[in-house]
Amino acid sequence: MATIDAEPYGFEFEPATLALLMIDFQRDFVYPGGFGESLGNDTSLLLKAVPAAKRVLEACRAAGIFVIHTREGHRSDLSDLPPSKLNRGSAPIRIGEEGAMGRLLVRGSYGHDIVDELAPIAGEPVVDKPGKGAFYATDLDAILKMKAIRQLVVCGVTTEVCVHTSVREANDRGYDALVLSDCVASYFPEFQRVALEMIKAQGGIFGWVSDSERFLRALATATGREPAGAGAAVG
Ligand code: C5J
Repeated sequence: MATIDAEPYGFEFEPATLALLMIDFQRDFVYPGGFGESLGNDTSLLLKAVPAAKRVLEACRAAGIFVIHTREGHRSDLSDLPPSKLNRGSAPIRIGEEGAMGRLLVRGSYGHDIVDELAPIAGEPVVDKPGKGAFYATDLDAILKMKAIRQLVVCGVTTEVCVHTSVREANDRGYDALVLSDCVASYFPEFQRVALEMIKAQGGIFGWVSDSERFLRALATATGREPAGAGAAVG
């Protein structure tokens, strides 16, 4: 058993039963011209999480940690898009309409897919979800159970929406979830801060919070490997 320095207390884990969950690192959220910007958001705030998430992703791959990705989006006929979600707000373009990266949040469009830096590789399932939570109307739970996964390390966007919803769902299903603060991002700095506080409050009401550096150090100790990026820091 290895321990990651985390709040509210150390996160004990076994590499074999740990998975990395990469939530919604889609162009539609992270780049201008997509769904996120259509809601009036500054997407550059989300891009900040990509470099640390990439280091974590690469270290997990090297350590043989199971990796799974999610994407929020809908069928091309929008038959899985509730009117409540479609009609909410006053965005100039809506889900399913043509944007700068194709139809917003529609599966198969360029904007719906994951950014190149974090693109899934063979053996990493991609779970397409119609909602904010990664477990709602998906086979994520079945896949994790098939792999005997009990604990999740979580990276993704946005912290207070899809990351929070998914971590809460994971907690209710009996998974331990550790969120890496520099690998998640929000369009709202205040929401980022408070969302992380909420996860670890009350003795870890639905999870733990750490960061990429502390996670990479613990993973290196657990697997007997150099911490990712250690070579780059030397000389
Ligand atoms: C949002 C998400 N924010 N992936 N989706 O609508 O957090």
